[in-house]
Amino acid sequence: MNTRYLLAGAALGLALTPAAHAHEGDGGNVTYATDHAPIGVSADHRHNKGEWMLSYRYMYMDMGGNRDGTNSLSPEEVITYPNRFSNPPMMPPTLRVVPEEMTMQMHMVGGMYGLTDRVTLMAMGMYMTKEMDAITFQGPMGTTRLGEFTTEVSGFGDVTLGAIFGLDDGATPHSQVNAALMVSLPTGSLDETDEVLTPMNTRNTVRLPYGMQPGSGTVDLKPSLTARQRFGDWSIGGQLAGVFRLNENDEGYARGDSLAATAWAAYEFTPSLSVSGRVKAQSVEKVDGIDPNIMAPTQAANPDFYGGDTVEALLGINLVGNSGALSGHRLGVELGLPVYRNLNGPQMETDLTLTVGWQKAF
Ligand SMILES: [Cu+2]
Repeated sequence: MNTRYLLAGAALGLALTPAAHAHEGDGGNVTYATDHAPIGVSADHRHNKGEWMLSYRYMYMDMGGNRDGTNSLSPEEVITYPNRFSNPPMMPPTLRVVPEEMTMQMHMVGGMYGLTDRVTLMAMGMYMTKEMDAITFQGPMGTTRLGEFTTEVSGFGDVTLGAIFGLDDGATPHSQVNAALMVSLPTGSLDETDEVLTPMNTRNTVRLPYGMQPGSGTVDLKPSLTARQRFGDWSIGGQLAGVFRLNENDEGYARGDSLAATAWAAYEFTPSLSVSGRVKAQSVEKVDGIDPNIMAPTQAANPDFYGGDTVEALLGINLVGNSGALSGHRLGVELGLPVYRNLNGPQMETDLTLTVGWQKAF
């Protein structure tokens, strides 16, 4: 645990180191908002040799209600699903605890450094808070609601380090093709606990389900390929990104691998202001393996009820200062809403994502 916090702290420290020269907007050059992807896309751009960038992103995610495949489920429908832990430890035959609402807030601090005009190094650390409200039904059977409870976890997440490699001819920042190879290190905790209301009407402190843990516990490879091109007032881009878990964590599982494809178009009103529309399709696999300490009559304790296919539509605004004290400061906002959700359910569904970010190159 201490090692995790030390690693996370070291990465944050590295990310915050403000060395530097060569301002992005210096020399009378205009900086274009569209030269970075919408703020929800990361590892999209690279920097010139010797240039630093600091960034802070806040991400909010709201989940509400449940779904299996493409069908929404009421709590009374969720509790008809079998409880995989019913045998042998005298647990109820069907699910009894149904998550109803969950919010996740992430604070991400990142640093980038242009090692050469072709290669940019990147590091990112995060701190997160997850909160979940659930309904407990009386055990062992029936539809009597016993009550509700809330669990909450705060902590450092995993740290990401890596490099972005330019594949284009390097002639202009308005057009880039970048391949990134990032590695996620297991600095986040996997054994967070909180108090829950059981179907026997007792309050027990238990290890929280997979989705509530801040860390993955695994070393993950995160490759991506991003391309962006500017045409007059318009800019279009796309990214393919994957997350591949390289091992099983100490608790006996790995979160699901994932693949995401996204494409955007941005229109620039002025070089300093652009709006973007983006579509993101993502496929996430189930949790692979099982943590024997996560055992409860709830869907969230079942590794099979994770992952699925989703499509999200996102609307964004990108701002960059071109004069005075705001020169070179970037601000981005992006709001995402679901278009399609086909989940390995029953599972909570994501209803809204919001990303707000600041970036500054030196
Ligand atoms: Cu950057």
